[in-house]
Amino acid sequence: MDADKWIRKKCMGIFASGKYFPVHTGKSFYFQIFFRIISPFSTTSDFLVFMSDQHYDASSIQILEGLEPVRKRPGMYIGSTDERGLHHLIWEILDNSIDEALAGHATNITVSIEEDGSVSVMDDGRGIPVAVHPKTGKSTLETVMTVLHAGGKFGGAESGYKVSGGLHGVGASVVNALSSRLEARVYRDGKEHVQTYQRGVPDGPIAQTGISELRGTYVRFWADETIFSTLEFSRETILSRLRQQAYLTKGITLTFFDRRDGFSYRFYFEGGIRSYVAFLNRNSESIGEIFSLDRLVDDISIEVALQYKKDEYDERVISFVNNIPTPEGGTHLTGFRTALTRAINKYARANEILKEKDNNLSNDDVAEGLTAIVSVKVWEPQFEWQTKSKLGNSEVKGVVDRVVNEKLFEFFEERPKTAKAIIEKCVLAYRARMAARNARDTIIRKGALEGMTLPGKLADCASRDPKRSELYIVEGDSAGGSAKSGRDREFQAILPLRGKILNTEQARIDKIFANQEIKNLIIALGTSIGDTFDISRLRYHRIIIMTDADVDGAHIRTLLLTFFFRYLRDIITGGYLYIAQPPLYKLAKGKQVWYVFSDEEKDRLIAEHGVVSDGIQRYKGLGEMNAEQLWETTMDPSVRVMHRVRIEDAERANEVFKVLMGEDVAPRRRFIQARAKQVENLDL
Ligand code: 1YM
Repeated sequence: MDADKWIRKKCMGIFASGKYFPVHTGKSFYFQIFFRIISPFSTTSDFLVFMSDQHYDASSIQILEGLEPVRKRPGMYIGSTDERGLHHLIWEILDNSIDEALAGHATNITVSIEEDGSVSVMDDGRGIPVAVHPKTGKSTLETVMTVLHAGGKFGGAESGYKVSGGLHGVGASVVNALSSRLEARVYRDGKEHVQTYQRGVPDGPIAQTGISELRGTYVRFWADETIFSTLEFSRETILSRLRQQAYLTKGITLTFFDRRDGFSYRFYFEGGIRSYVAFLNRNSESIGEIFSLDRLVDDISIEVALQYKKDEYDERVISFVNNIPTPEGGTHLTGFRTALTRAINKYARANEILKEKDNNLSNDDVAEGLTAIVSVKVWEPQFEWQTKSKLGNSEVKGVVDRVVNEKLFEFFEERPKTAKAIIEKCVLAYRARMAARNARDTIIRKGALEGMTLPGKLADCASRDPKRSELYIVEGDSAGGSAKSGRDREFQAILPLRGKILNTEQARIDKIFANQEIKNLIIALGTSIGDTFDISRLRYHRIIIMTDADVDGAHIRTLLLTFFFRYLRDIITGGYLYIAQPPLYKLAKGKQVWYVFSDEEKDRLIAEHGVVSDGIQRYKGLGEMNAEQLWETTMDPSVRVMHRVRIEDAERANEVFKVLMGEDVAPRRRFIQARAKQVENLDL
């Protein structure tokens, strides 16, 4: 069977199963024809303006020229060409399907990693229009796939809110430009239409390839290996995105297939973002039931769901605009926070939980232990950053504030017990904040004295230029000793840690500031912490965690990562945090010595050079290396191996830290049991 037939059969098989794509008959068929005639060409002036300066007898060369900027500077369109950029290709195509679902035309979307590593996305919407524009001679499908920014320009009144193409709003043509191959199939008007492309250039005109009663769009792409540094799609990343989108679009079914091993998963949440909050709080004891609202005011759709956790303090508020995550927040989030704080203060005063003499609770006080989803949909979102991560529309703030304030106050009035428990938690947060401020002031006052107050255990470097300076955080005094003698004291500072630092996932903030090891670390870093955190005062631009290659070392590393993630996250996002990789083995034969960082490398060297067993030394701890060896293997910038710590998915990281380091044992046990088979190195 040739590839084309094979793909079609596969695609048809899934389309035809009926489970995912109900066959449309009678009325809806006419409905589709109706759309084809009036939409988008006759209704959307945008389209005409946009198209008028295009040459529609355009040759492939012109298409190539149109998409050339994308191939030349992919980063400008998809952010990067690493794993993150690669996944961005899926989000672009998926967003078009989600748009179609938001417009009420699609209910089933399927994303598959195919056997050959390519990715396909299907929906059961109207299908991208295929009609030829009288002026252009090109099909709309071809335009969408080959003209930059074409995708977002077609929004007729009937099409609903536009997702506007994910992070960079660029659409399908960018995916096409960055794919060595792309195949688009449209099921529309009882027919199947196909067009294929290579690096954005059509192989030929759109072809009608068969009769089909199905509806929808299928896009499969092969990411270009000359553009991306990796072509490996991550199942976890895709699943997490699909789950999120399924929560945000009540009632749609998102199905995932990994055809490399037959894995599949389906998401459908009747409760929408209520289900999302329930999911986020699934490992926690919560206060009362979930509050939620779903309102349409002045053409702005507002959905909010929230619930407080009982004995936890971390805040998780996730916001979206037209289903796009807005990690920097914006006017919708400001409106939400203002309303939440106001409703709580109002209720607390009305019911004398807050007395006259008490201060009002602040936004920070009401944030502890809060899990919330804020999802708005607006017709013309304006973003403040190029990355589309912060909403700027000023009208949204007031509307969200009004609606949330009113509904939340009602919710409290109907549930006095829940309201009281929430407010008592907020008051506690207020008191703890005051206590912590006192403890923190002590640190800051000390910090103000500069050099003198640097912890005695810190062996600082000579350089005062943060860009050049490195801080090694080292496990134990003995390894600390070797590191101190082995380092280049010009730019390398050493801070030995005694034993295990406090688990900051479980301790309250005032305890954390009282802890000596943590105080030392904060003072050495120079940034302070909390409200007074200032990244510009960071004294070292490479902070390197150096622990033993054993279970204790991993534990200490995790404790440190927890602290950085929870309290000094900007150090991670700024790219300043690293993990050193000391060698696992030293191999010796005669006068030759190799330091080896993995088991595979060890086996290869043993086989290649015939190293015998007494020439193999396994390093269990840094302390087993002398100063010179430590420099040669782990600290010398010209040979050392380090891993930069990055946050790929903050929500998932949050979850993992909570499970691994939090108070609840049961989720941790489940986590460990589920991964028991993956353990490779276990010290007994
Ligand atoms: C697997 C990817 O692209 N689905 C999709 C895209 C479109 C439509 C339906 C659609 C939109 C409209 C009218 C409209 C797009 N159409 C266009 C354009 N899935 C996927 N499903 N009819 C169909 O917005 O009015 C761009 S995207 F511009 F051609 F209308």
